[in-house]
Amino acid sequence: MHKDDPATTLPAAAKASAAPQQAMDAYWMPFTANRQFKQAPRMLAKSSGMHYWTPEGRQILDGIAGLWCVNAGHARTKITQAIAEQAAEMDFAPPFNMGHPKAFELAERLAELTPAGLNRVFFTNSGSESVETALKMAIGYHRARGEGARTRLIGRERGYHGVNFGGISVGGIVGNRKSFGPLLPGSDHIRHTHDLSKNAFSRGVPEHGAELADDLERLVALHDASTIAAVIVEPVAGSTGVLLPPKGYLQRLRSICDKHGILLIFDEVITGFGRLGSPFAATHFGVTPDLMTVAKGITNGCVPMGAVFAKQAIHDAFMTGPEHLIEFLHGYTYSAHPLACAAALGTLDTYADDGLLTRAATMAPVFENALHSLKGVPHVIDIRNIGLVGGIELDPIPGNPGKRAFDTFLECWERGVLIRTTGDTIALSPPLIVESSHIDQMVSTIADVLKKNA
Ligand code: PXG
Ligand code: PLP
Repeated sequence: MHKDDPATTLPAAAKASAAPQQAMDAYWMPFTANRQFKQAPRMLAKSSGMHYWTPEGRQILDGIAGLWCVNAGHARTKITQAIAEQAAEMDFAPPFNMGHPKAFELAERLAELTPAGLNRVFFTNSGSESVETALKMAIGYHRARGEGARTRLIGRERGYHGVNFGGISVGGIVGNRKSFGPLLPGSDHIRHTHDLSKNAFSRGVPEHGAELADDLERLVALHDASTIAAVIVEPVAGSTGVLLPPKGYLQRLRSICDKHGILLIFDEVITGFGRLGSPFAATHFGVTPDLMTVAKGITNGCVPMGAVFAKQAIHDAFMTGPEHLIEFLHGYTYSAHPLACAAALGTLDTYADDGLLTRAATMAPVFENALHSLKGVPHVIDIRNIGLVGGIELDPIPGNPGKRAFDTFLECWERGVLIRTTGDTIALSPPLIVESSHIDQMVSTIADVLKKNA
């Protein structure tokens, strides 16, 4: 058990006072079944280590690191202190034509962690903003080099790249796409790699499907490479159900991009900061993209922040023209916010202190064995795992997709375990401080619920 975990050291955390009766109409909740929630609210009031507590003091094991972000576990002292000290010292500094020391320090620290060559850092406030930033960088880069016709952006079916217009245009989630009009002109998609008929119950990356990267050649033949700016993929897709890249797939995508002068963007919002057992998926798979987007784990989820890592050549292509003019017309009021920078520096220290950027590699075999023990449990049709990410796919209730998984989520919550579901897939992504006893509790709770409802 982790030293900061109040289950062993801080029983007082369970004494959170019960919430007063609270009107709930005004808050329009994000990505939530609002009406269902407000009938039976699931409220969180405290967190520490591997756990949350409800306002009534019920302890909940966090099986999903908050929302794939609290990689070092909750309420880590170095991070919370850094935020408090920074808030007292300087609340805000304008990021346009002004700077503050922690922003520069953080960028240097991050550039040491990223794969070689990705040594320029642009700050945002979320994964969605990182994606928009990277897409604009890609188009701007080609234009700066005299290839202004390269404006097309290619994503992948079942990709998730946040909720803004660029991200849902390259993203491949039907529900996010159908409601909001024609989206960005010129975006297109390669096929997804999920194939249960060939790869069900694979341990780690699946054997079959590297050739699906060749689908990019189809789009090059259709549109011509001279019109394509970039391809964006998640090395491991999280949001749409934990989809792993087939063996050799990312290498093949890289070489097709190189052949045609297309930039490769890895969206590492979920895979960044140790989730797979290496600092980044790019490190893990040995494939270096041209641009990389991160968020979530950059501050351990404590203060909103995202970033784009760019190859120096991309950055340098913008650095032309009169020196008093802005080179890249982009940025957010809260880019490199002092509280976020302080939180991120505290987070990097915590990751280093506890060896967390590689700990998932140590825990992966334990996690893998526990997950795959669910094979044969009623309704489990696939189990997928890499590092400390797990996906358990259930057969849908006929005519009611997503219901079986959502009901499982509700019952696990009642039994004190927070899991995440997307469609009929259960996703697990515990804080990287997880111990085998926590893994056993998650897996046995899921098994009990599925067996009970068989
Ligand atoms: N790209 C990827 C690959 C993501 O996973 C985003 C961009 C957007 O990040 P922001 O910070 O704007 O939310 C994400 C976010 C889930 C889930 O249920 C996943 C995300 C967000 C919310 C829920 O799996 N990923
Ligand atoms: N809308 C208006 C009217 C603004 O003035 C600004 C920023 O100044 C924005 C949107 C963008 O806000 P942010 O920089 O926080 O993304």
